[in-house]
Amino acid sequence: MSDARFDTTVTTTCGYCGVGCRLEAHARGGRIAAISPALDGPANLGHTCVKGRFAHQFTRSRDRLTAPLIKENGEFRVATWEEAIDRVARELLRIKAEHGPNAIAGLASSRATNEDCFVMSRLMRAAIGTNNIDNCSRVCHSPTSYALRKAFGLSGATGSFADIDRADAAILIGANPTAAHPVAGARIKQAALRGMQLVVIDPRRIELADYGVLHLAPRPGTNAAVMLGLAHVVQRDGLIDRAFIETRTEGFEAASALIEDYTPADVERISGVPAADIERAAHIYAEAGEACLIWGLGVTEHKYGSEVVQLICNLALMTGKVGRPGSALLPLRGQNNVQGSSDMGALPDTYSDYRPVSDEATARAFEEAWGVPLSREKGHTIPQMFDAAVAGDLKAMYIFGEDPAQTDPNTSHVIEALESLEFLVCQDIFETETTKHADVILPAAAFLEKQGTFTNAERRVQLVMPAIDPPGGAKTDFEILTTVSKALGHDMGYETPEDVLAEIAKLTPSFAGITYERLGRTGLQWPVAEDGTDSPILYRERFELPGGKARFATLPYRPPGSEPSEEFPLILVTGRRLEHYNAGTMTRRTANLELLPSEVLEIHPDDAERLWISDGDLVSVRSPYGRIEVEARVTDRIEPGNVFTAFHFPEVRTNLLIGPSADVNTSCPEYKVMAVDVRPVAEAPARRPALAAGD
Ligand SMILES: Nc1nc2c(c(=O)[nH]1)N[C@H]1C(S)=C(S)[C@@H](COP(=O)(O)OP(=O)(O)OC[C@H]3O[C@@H](n4cnc5c(=O)[nH]c(N)nc54)[C@H](O)[C@@H]3O)O[C@H]1N2
Ligand SMILES: Nc1nc2c(c(=O)[nH]1)N[C@H]1C(S)=C(S)[C@@H](COP(=O)(O)OP(=O)(O)OC[C@H]3O[C@@H](n4cnc5c(=O)[nH]c(N)nc54)[C@H](O)[C@@H]3O)O[C@H]1N2
Ligand code: SF4
Ligand SMILES: [Mo]
Repeated sequence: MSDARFDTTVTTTCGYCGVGCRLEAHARGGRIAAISPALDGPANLGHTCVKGRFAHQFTRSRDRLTAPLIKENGEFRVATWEEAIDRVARELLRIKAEHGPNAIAGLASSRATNEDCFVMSRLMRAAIGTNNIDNCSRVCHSPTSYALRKAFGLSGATGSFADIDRADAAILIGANPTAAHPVAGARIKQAALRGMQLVVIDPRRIELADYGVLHLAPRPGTNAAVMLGLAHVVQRDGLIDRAFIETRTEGFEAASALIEDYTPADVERISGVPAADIERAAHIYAEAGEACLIWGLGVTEHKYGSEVVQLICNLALMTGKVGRPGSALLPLRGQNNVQGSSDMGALPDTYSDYRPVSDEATARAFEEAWGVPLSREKGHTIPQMFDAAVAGDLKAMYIFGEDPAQTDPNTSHVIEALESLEFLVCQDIFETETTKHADVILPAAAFLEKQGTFTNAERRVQLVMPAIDPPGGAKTDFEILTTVSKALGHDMGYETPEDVLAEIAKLTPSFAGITYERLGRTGLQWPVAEDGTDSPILYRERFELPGGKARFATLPYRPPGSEPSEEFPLILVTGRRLEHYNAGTMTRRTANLELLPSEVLEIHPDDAERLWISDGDLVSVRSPYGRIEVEARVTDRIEPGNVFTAFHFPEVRTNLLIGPSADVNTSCPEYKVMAVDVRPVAEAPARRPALAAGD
């Protein structure tokens, strides 16, 4: 497409959320002048949201990092690249020599490309010699990945966004796509307007609840009971697909016996969802010809998040609704490339394609490709890294495109960990809460300034192309990471990101047939066979587990890690706002800040009245871990007993309130349930409460 108003137009992929919209980025005079949707983007079909289309001014923000910074006597000073890289290499090599490779850990960025994440994991495994590498899927959908692998075999959505268009019904559980995945949210809205029966399960009355036929509002942390209740009704009323269960699954008998116990009346008692609504939702789903199950963090960021995802899989297996058009399980993966960073093996226990680091054949293949011996020992997860830092066992971290001092739970503990390190290097596009604790900051290019691939929530690998140059002395993540690796004595030998993709394809069976050329304008959904055939729908014939059968899980409901008490009588749920994105480093530097300039705490009118809180009042929110102040917003979209806020503003350090409780299988933090005390600021205790025991 050529347009006289612009010097150049490049087709690329949005760098915000996991929908993976294809964008036309128009540049003029070396700046992004406008962004419009690519009409042939398979995930967006000519649409975009307020972030993809308008939130690009951050690229030329005066706050962009444009030169390396080195901390001296507590102050950052500008340094040359040579100085900065030399410092990073010297410190990492010194720490490795003194304390061994496992005293160093790295975080890969789910905002960066597959190629960058692959290179980052190689940097840690091969150049440093440790499996201490993780990414923010840990705090996001790691429970989804764990559960899908256990139930079906592969860590990805079973179908595509296009399945929403073909479904007769859908259940949306703990996801708020009109805010967090707006283009997918609009697709769900359109489907509902066309007659798809939409059931929303969310403690808040989210926008899509207005388009559904039924809204169930469970108490936060009781999803398991609701899923077991749905399964109970499906079984009791003879709505199971017996042939599918017999030929394609294992473990139904045990699951079925447990499901017997969860009558709608019992589930109502646990979750607060009326029994009649459980009955109705189960019938809508099971009686639909085709139906999707769509979920988000309201499922995963809980103490038993990974178990609830397994129970979601159970429901699909009981009714045979998986592996065919219109019947998909769609986890709404969060960041633009959080699917990809994990697929690439930026995890402490797996190489690309989720092959264990202990697997001999895999480890040998990587050793051969990289020419160095590799550890067979699992590395630390993110929370383990911070614990090890505080304990004095972890001495250095390389944090690439993540802001844990703002976004990870239990902020006081994270800061203590970062301060305990001997050496911290951060690679970002802006200064952040985390970079404040760094010794060296390396300035990186943003997604509009580099080449590579992102993998969206439907496993679609899509091209990313530079529309403008990085500002000042900023360099691409690829260039920085490969240069650091060379300085550490491990020359990776790649000239371009395309070389990296070629190696990924060689070493990763599900990427076997992927090349930049084949990705073209519309991308390919993994697994991609050597001949280039891709996989919009998984498990048509068989599941990817030994024997080819899916596995039922037999898992009871268990209560969340935090419950209301006399001292902390309300439950805080945290989540997102449409206008801002995670740490907010980018969206707060665009006109989106005018759309939403500050944070609020949503509170039900009954609770507000009881606590003498009016709309707009500054309130204090206190948990056993910390205290924050934020403006109240009185709204009946939230249930009495619950309050809600987001975590996009460093002025409001929401995660001071969140404790260490996490998913039992994956350590994904329980961001969604925290008992708190809320009161007008005038009445709040003046001093911060003592930290809880063991903190
Ligand atoms: N605008 C914007 N978009 C984003 C992001 C952003 O920050 N801003 N972040 C991106 C990222 S990283 C991610 S992971 C995704 C997240 O996207 P979502 O998963 O949609 O995000 P959340 O808003 O955190 O949580 C979703 C819903 O879970 C509900 N919930 C909480 N507890 C429970 C529960 O116990 N049961 C049920 N059924 N529901 C519950 C909340 O009320 C909330 O409406 O969004 C991505 N897109
Ligand atoms: N209370 C609460 N806390 C939460 C959540 C919640 O629901 N509630 N959700 C959690 C979830 S799901 C997630 S995923 C995390 C997200 O937490 P983070 O991953 O920390 O947040 P992001 O803002 O996505 O990005 C991290 C950093 O990457 C930088 N960056 C962006 N693009 C690039 C690039 O191309 N290169 C480099 N080098 N850097 C780049 C940004 O400037 C930013 O500093 O937050 C978690 N925190
Ligand atoms: S829906 Fe997600 S991928 Fe699409 S434009 Fe918005 S932020 Fe970007
Ligand atoms: Mo996320």
